[in-house]
Amino acid sequence: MGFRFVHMADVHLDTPFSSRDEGLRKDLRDKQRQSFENAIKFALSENVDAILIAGDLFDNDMLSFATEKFLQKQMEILDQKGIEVFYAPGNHDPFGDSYCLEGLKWPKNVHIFKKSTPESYTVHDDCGKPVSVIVGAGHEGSREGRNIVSEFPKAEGSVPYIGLIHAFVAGVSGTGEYDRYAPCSMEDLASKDYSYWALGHIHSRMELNRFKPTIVYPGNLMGRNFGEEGIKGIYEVEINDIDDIKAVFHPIPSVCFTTISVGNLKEVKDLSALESLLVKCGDKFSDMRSIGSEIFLRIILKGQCPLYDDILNEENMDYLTETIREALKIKYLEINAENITRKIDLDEYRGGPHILGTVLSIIDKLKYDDDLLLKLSPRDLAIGRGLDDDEKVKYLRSLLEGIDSECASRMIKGASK
Ligand SMILES: [Mn+2]
Repeated sequence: MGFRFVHMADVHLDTPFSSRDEGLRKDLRDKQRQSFENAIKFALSENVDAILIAGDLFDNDMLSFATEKFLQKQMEILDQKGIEVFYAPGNHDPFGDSYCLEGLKWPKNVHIFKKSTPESYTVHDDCGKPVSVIVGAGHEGSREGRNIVSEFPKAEGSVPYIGLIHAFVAGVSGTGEYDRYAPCSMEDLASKDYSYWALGHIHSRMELNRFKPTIVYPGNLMGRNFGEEGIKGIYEVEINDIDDIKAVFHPIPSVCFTTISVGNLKEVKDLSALESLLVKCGDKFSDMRSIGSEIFLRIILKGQCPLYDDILNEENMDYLTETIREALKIKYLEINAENITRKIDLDEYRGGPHILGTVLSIIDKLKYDDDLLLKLSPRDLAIGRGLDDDEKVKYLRSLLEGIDSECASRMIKGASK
């Protein structure tokens, strides 16, 4: 049967969630433990041989007593079922002097890669035949700057090799905002002749290479904010031979953060009509609900809206938010109305002999002229450095959405509702 395992990363147990109120903080931390437990249950039900954890199992060295006990218990359950655990610490849970799980008595199935020097474990099947070599390395400090992957040994012989590490793979699109800890390149990973690279660090799910080697970031196990949206989970991997690898993503019930933009507000006549329109958003996350996840939803209202003043009334907004949250049967809802503007016919002002006319013509040009957009772009962007021009253009265009109505709304004195 070869070697079958679950690959997960970035569980971030005991994230402080400090921007939330106390009740939600506790709920979210409970949910993090539950999602880890759900992943363990999946591994048990599939009767895999091992679990590979590619770093950031917990968020910081202030781990709660409850979480310590919880982790120990989960590992014991796995031990009783003969499931091995290979865990390579990352930058949030480095195995340094202050490693907070140092004092825990782990069961014998838990193998922690305590050093940044790679170590190898050969895994055997029930007949004693080697089925895989797992090579892993952990972070020893919270700012590992060296290329650890380059120190991994090359695969030898006919047994499939699996690399386990928390690392930043440079030159891959979509990773620009992450810290470059334990940086390496795709070439470094490919040069080792491994069958599978079990990576951690990037919180979005990414299959960097499908085959020879298969290189996967499973993403974090549970979204923690609106920067970590969508369905989260783990990879189930089966390796039967050096080049016979099946890697499949499985969603794990947890918390799903999701944002929905609603822009068709021009004809919304009153708040009841707005309420009905927004309740329909429920259709858009039925996939997340169907896996058993709790939904944290953000609705962004944008564009022109005749209810501009009604919506900016805080009491109205609080009431609307609560009724919609109840109707959708979700844990958390926020409605962001920062991007709505009064209802204005922009065409009346386009090409006019005034500043608004000029502003509108520049904005219209920016909608298709990439060079002009890049020329006007500030040197430093909030989403970080290292973006290529296409990514910059995409980001800048997202910032410009609805800006024409907003400018008009601000520049026309006493603009009507
Ligand atoms: Mn992480």
